[in-house]
Amino acid sequence: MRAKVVLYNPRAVFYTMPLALVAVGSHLDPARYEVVIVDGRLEKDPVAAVLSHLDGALCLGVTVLTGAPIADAVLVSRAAKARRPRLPVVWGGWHPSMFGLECLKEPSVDVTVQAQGEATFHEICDRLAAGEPVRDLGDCPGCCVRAAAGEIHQGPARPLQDLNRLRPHDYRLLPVERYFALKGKRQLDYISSQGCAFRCAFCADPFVYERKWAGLAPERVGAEVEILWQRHRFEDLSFQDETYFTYAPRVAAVAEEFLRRKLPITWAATMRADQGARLPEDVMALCRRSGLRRVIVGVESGSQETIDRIKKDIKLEQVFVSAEKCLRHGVNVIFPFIVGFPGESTESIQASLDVAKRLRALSPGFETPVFYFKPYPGSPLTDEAVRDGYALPSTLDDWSRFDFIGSAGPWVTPEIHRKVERFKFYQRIAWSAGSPWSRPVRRLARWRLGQDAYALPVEKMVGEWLWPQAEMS
Ligand code: B12
Ligand code: SF4
Repeated sequence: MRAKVVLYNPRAVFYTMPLALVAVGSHLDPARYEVVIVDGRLEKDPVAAVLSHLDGALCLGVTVLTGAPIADAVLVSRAAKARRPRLPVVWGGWHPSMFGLECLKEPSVDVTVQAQGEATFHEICDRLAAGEPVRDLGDCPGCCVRAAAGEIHQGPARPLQDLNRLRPHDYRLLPVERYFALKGKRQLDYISSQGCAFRCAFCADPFVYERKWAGLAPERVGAEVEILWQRHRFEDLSFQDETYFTYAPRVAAVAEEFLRRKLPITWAATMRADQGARLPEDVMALCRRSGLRRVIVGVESGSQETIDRIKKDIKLEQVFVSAEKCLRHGVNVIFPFIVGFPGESTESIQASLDVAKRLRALSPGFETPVFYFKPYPGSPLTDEAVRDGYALPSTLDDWSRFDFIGSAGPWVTPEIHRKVERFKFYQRIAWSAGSPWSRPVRRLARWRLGQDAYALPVEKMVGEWLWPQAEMS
């Protein structure tokens, strides 16, 4: 009989497919394991859904992002333990990768897995299936385990595996059509690489993957995507890679695979500004022909001094060279910015708003969202902030209330916050498609942006009054 492994994806915003669970679940031998994925976003009562699968299960695995998903992960893990006190509960993903030991203070968690999880989870399941008690897994590489007397064992780190040696992701573990329906489009999420070789000081990736990168061979990407297309007939492929455009020859080879297999799809991926600037025109043209519709190019700041300080390792000129290249090839771009780094000057923030305006004005297909810096764990900027007195959450409860989305850190004054929020509002309406009657409002918004004149934002107030539920900030 096959051993049942239950995997849980906590509630979160958006309907991106839970690829982490697909990854660890697919790597288990299907002849020996039955994998069940429960996604909290698809369930009316996630706890009841998980409990309904626990009878006879070998273990429960939960993927955990920092922030609100932690609260849901704790809720489900505690409910599972209450139902089956001896059921091993394994947490993996970005938060346990950075706080493997701390997460084990939560009594309902037995094991935390750090970084890439396929091989580690495989070993954990094999050892549990062989009858080994969970408390004896302390020597398993890539994880932390609470042992019998309550002391915690940390296994040695597990080296990043070559993705080509892992089993293909089995999307039959997911109700793919339900994700399409919830997304409102036949868009398949897919990942072709893990890690990142860069060192941005605000990002957790260098800490978790130690600046290592592993990617699938282009032929394998082509073959997998073709099989997935035949099965699911998706229209758009959304690469979830941290930096998809890492190696231009690989990018070109994947595009050729898509063309050779005549896949009638569009696709979107992440691109750094330096990669975009270096990308040969013919490779960009090839990508476009193979369906590239949009890239995300993190600008982060409009001030070169701030870009250098956060070790983004790009030049502002490269942002504009990439923008022009995308424009020439008809590729849309999202250029995200981050403002409110600790100690960031008003001039630096203004420079970001100015560059965002210039980029936004280049094309209706360009977007320039502005986020506030929040001290993500695992990054040097956060360590610096902590050294300077910023108190990071210390318990799982506090971490679950650490809202990354929308809120500003203590480094943003109320005046700057007001200005940035108004900028974001006018930026949004200035370029929005709208009915002819709203043309004067759009013109006024463009004038305001041009003059940096955000005082008396009557349009914003009227909008908030008319649509109090809508996000007007
Ligand atoms: C899709 C995605 C999301 C989705 C999540 C979908 C879901 N599953 O519910 C959504 C849109 C909700 C999201 C939101 C955010 N995200 Co996000 N997201 C991603 C993204 C692009 C892909 C994740 C993915 O599927 N990866 C593919 C899988 C295969 O890799 P993986 O997740 O690392 O999983 C491996 C290991 O971690 C481990 N593992 C993972 N889970 C488990 C579970 C078990 C049991 C085991 C054993 C192992 C294991 O094994 C897996 C295979 O090797 C990543 C970047 C990336 N490429 O990973 C960022 C990333 C995870 N997000 C990040 C951030 C910052 C955010 C936001 C704050 C962004 C924002 N400003 O809005 C929000 C906040 C989330 C929140 N607090 O609610 C950060 C990390 C944050 C953190 N510390 O947790 C990342 C790493 C991007 C980055 N470099 O900054 N995100
Ligand atoms: S922000 Fe992007 S490029 Fe920079 S380290 Fe993180 S994943 Fe890599």
